[in-house]
Amino acid sequence: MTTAPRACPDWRQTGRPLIMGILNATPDSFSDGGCFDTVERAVDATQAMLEAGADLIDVGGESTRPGATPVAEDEELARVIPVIEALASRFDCPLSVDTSSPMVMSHAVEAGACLINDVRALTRPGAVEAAAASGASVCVMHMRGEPGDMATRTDYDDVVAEVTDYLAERFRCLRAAGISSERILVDPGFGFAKTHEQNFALLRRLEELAGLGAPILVGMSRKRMIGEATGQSVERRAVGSAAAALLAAERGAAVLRVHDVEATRDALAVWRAMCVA
Ligand code: YH5
Repeated sequence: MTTAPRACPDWRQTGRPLIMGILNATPDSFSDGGCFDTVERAVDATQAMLEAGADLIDVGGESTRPGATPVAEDEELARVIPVIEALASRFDCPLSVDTSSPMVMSHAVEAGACLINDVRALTRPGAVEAAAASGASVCVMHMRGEPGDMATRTDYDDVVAEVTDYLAERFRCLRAAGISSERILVDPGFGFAKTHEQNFALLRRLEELAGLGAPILVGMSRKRMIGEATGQSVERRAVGSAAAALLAAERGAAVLRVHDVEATRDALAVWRAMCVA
């Protein structure tokens, strides 16, 4: 039996950018995915992000950092599903699942996720069908190749035009599979097969993606583009990341995917204070 997924925000009607807190369900060296410790820590981290102002939580069990090794599907399931079940039973915030696996998508929505966030834009066999059948919203992101080889695939004539064309094609494909346009978000894929200059061209020209008519999700948090702009190591990129999120919000981003929720919330609060003054 399939139950309707929990309600997602109405992405077009929120009136302000939403903050998506990043939750890694990847086990550290002391614990296995799905074990009590991993789940308890995920609950605590979620509680902290919600208190800091997160509107939704993105749960991921696969590392897609450049050069990361792929995770087996059963391992990804074992990491992610117990965490989503625990969060769904304790919190009523919307939950998102960061996955490219059709099986993980279906189980995650059953467990309480309302958004499927796929850095591979539902290109794996069966992914579009699984997402359509789940009833959840979907976020499709632009990337080229796989995390292992994407660093070399940065030859674009016009990165903004090519990313826009790719997302338009994915949008049409999802609509053709019966996913309604209100359920679709798009993401230019900062850091995925883009150079430093290309990442910042996408940020500067983010408004050009608005022509797609879909809400835009951005994920720049702590990425190398922030490290290169600020000269800071990964653990000191919160301020740079909040600045980048604010610039994206000003250019129309609907959802900001971030690690540092409080810094992002405060940056947005300053912007809002200016807007209403
Ligand atoms: C994204 O942009 N990114 S996973 C390298 C880092 C820091 C962070 C230190 N999932 C996105 O967050 N989903 C990821 O360097 C995503 N958009 C969407 N929709 C990579 C990540 C990261 C990688």
